[in-house]
Amino acid sequence: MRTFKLACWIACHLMLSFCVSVGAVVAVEPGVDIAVPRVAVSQVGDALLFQPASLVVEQGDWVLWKHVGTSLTHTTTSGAACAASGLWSATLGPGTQFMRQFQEAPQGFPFFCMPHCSFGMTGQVKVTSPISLQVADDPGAPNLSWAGGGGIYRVYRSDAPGFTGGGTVSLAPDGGNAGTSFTDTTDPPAGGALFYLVMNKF
Ligand SMILES: [Cu+2]
Repeated sequence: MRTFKLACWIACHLMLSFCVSVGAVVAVEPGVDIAVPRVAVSQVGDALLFQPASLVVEQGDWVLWKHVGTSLTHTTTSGAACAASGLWSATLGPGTQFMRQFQEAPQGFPFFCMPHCSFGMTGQVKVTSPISLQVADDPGAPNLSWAGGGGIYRVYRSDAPGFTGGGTVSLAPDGGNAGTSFTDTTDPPAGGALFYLVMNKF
């Protein structure tokens, strides 16, 4: 099982280096993306809603609002109760998008669409503390444990460091979504490595 352990540590160290790098943003669409810095996507379109309306990201992550419809002009505007707070406001016409990095301390950021707020087109970005992940050198099975974040998690395992492709799966922590550990029983491919990422679930 020496190869197995080695793969585990490679994954751990690669993730650490990814976490401290602040380079180009690589988004993998659609849905919630797994890249560093991570990007969570909220879509708008031909209906009066944000999808999803509630996003949970770690401090330093990005949120991308993207218009995937063919009609209606929306905005993403920071503020509660349909009153702009001035942090951000961007027009979203068909085919356009807007991205913002959330470097603020953990808190909630309500937002809304200016023309459609009265129809209930609102949402919230919840910023949590960063999730710090550790991998124990446990013979035969990598043992992940973590701290931080919003308290509800999901684990991704991939055979590619970009967390893309068919070898990428979403898994639940040990004991369910609120768990803070994950023990894997899957062996990495011969000569390969498995990569792990823990994210807020929302
Ligand atoms: Cu709108």
